[in-house]
Amino acid sequence: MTNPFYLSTPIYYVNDVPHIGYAYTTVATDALARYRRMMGDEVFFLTGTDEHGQKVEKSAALQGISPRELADRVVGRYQTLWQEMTISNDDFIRTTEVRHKEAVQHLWKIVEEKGDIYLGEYEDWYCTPCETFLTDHQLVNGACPDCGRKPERLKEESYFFRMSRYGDRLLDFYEKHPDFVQPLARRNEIVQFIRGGLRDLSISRTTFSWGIPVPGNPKHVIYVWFDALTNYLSALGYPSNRERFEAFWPARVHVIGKDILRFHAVYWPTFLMAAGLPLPKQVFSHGWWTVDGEKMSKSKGNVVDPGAMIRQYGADPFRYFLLREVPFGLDGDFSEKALVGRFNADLANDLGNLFSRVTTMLNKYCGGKVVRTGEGGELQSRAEAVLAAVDRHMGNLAFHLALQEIWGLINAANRFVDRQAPWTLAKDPGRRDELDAVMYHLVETLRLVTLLISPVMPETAKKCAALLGMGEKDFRKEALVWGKLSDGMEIPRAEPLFPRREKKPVSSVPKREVTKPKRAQGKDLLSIEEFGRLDLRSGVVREAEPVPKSDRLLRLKVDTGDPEPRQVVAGVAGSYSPDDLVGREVVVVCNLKPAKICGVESCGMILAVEGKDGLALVGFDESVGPGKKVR
Ligand code: ME8
Repeated sequence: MTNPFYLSTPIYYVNDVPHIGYAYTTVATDALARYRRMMGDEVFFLTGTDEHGQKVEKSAALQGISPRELADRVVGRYQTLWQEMTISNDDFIRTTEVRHKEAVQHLWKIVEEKGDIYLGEYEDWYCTPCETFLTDHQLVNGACPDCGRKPERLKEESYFFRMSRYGDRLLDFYEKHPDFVQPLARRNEIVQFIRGGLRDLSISRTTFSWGIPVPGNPKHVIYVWFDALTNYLSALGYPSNRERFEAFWPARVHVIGKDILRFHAVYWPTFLMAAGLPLPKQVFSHGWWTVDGEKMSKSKGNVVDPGAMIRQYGADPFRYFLLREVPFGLDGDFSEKALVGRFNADLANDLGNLFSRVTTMLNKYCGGKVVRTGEGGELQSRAEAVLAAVDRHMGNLAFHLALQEIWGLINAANRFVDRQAPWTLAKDPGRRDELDAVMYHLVETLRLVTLLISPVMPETAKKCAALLGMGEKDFRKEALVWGKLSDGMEIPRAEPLFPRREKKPVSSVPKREVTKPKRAQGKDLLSIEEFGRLDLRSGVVREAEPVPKSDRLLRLKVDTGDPEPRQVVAGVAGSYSPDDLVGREVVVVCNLKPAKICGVESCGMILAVEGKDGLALVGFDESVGPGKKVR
């Protein structure tokens, strides 16, 4: 196999339902998998569920069902969510599967034959929610340092793994592989921990039975972390499918959360050393999400349900937000307001607007046809720099930086439109070549943007690709160079990429002072003649774009039945994206005195009311077309 690239998420416990934390790890790993596939690697992307252990057994007992039933129920929820989030995993491993049980027992036997497993007696503190034994000096005020709960005292016969043997070898490995744990700060923590001395590790339990039996002594079940970590081998067909195993192992990267780093960066490598197997190339631990500044917890009722976010905003915007908002590796705070902010600014305004204005202009001024022109120009050099930077950042799992680069290109293209003003070039037949070149550079940028966003926003990329006449086969490394757009290609006008949805979450809308309208009396009353002076008409929005340096204003071109569309500046950007508005029927006051708003001339006013969550445009019960008198 030429370029194998094996990557994994943790396997998720089935005593909890999927939340944003799990979605985060999985989306990040998916984006990397998709990028590597596009770059031509042979990707094997694994996710799955961790179904054994006391925690699951207790949870099931509380619900009055068997652990197996609980697992089956929750696994279904994970699998559905991953489908909804367009996760492209190549396999889904469940630790209750036979293939996994065989691999775990095999690994156990090998380590035992090596003399690294012995029977002893264990007495210590045990934190059941974390499935971790704790020594006296690890406790913080008598509680578990990770979850803060009181541990139980446990004394039992137990098998031990001679982890103490591997401290020096592990330190040596860390020395030779400085990139093994990422980010660097976390690597240093782990190295300190190993330097403090490794103790032998208890790796079996007799106090419950929901697990894989120890070979030759079924009174014991195998410790859930020895069981769970082995999923990375069992999914490859270890030990029976040698060919497949050798093709993909060692894993290129295990993506995990920071709370489970020690298991992956200390336990797992020592198990593998004992079994004589190569170690994974990298363990990348990401940070944790809080919600509106607070730790997520069921009792606080602030657990973010990824399913609800997708239904509200779509999978791609949610994926984009998770990877753009916070540097991968650091902690971050989730708020729906921030998600809406990114949706409106980055997706609707920057990306969506670029697609609609470029394809609209191509159709309006060039009959929808691209004319291939010479190389060079500012967009080409910008795009080439961005391609290289994105590759570097994806190599470091710096998704936020990769996305920043891509948006740098999108914004450069939007500015290029403003500066080159194709509408002016189109008026002068002598400047046709210039117009063609500008449009070629813009559409070529759209093509590259489509490829570059595809790992993070696969569905959006698919839509854009269809528009640009591209198929699945075009998502490959060879296409990631400037100038692959064919001459004479016909491209239709883009439908809005991010159509209308709920504007702002109720929770984030600042309370407005609503002044009750007063009933007019006497001389304040309007005569029918006076009302008749108002030129109120139906209009259809043909173009919409933000007014530079204003968060509130949009510049609209509205067809009100006159020969030329009318330019109107409307203060609706907080509630509507330009894409939301194009094609929409509105009520326009046409005989308002023209005025300059933020330096832009406005010839009319669009009617709107203060809605539940922002402004709501006044419209019609049925489609009426432009230029009808409103009476
Ligand atoms: O630990 N923010 O499973 P798990 C970010 N079964 N990530 C979060 C998070 C949050 N608020 N909450 C949880 C296990 N996670 C084991 C793994 S692997 C061989 C066995 C992340 O279901 C967490 O950091 O408790 C971890 O990476 C993942 O969700 C699974 O957690």
